[in-house]
Amino acid sequence: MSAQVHTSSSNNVPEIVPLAGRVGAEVRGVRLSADLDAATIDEIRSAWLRYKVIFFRGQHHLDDKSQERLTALFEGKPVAHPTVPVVQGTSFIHELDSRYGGRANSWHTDVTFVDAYPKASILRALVVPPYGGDTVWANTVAAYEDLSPVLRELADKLWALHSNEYDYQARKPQASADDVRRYHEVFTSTVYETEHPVVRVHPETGERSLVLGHFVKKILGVSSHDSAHLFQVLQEHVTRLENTVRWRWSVGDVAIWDNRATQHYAINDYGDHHRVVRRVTVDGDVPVGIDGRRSVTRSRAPRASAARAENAPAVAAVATA
Ligand SMILES: O=C(O)CCC(=O)C(=O)O
Ligand SMILES: [Fe+2]
Repeated sequence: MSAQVHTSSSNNVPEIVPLAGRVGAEVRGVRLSADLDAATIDEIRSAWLRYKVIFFRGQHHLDDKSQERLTALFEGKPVAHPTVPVVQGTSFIHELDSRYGGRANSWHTDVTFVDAYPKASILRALVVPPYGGDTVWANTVAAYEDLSPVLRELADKLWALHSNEYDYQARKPQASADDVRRYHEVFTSTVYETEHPVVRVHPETGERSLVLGHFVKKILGVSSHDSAHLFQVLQEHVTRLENTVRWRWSVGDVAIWDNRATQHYAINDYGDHHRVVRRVTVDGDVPVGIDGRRSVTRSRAPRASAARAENAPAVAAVATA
């Protein structure tokens, strides 16, 4: 990506300031709202597609409602989290509060356990710790392009099973008993299992990207042992530092990422300090692999029957039409 900077000549043209070599740019001179003029919306959308995550400082005028309306900028509908209840009084807002286990410190793309996972996530900082609590994004298109031709050829053929049920305690050894209970009761109240191609073709840019992250339960068609190794080889290409950008939050900042072309990780380095962010997501489309095959949700089951499904998968698996 060339580090081209568009400077503003008139009041309405945003200034786009790249923040790292492969991903991330700050957009200056914009007061975010659903009522922006068409030219400004165009600039924002193309910066979003090009830089994969864009940042806006000091958007103190936003509240939950106006944040929800920002989804209109991305020609999509807001969509609530499939299992976690929205913030009271809102229709779509998902909150991460550090006091209640809201610490997303593992690499992921949002909601990949469903087929048509969100195309955009819009995140607003409400409470920021005095130090730490940065978020890091990685470019999954650059990660794909970085693979050697032989690995790319392999990745092109692979599919992976994504689920919202994973070994939470193994991933978060420091989690409190309360966090673990909440994870099981709320996050996995419905257990989803979805197959995605490991390489998807971006519906707007045509770019190929790696679809991995912490919801991957297994690379299909290989043993669990090989799956773990293959996942690690490919995932490490996503999270190489050269492939990332890190954002130091202030209250009122907004980050908007292309959820089809990134993974992110919220660094958990602020101890008992308080941190709150609120997110709204824009509905996406079902991923398409390079051979034209589309992702498919294999199972969507209430937790109790999902547990039984382990013993009788053919009976309990609920196909979603
Ligand atoms: O807390 C953060 O900075 C990011 C949380 C997250 O993973 C998300 O909002 O999707
Ligand atoms: Fe996330």
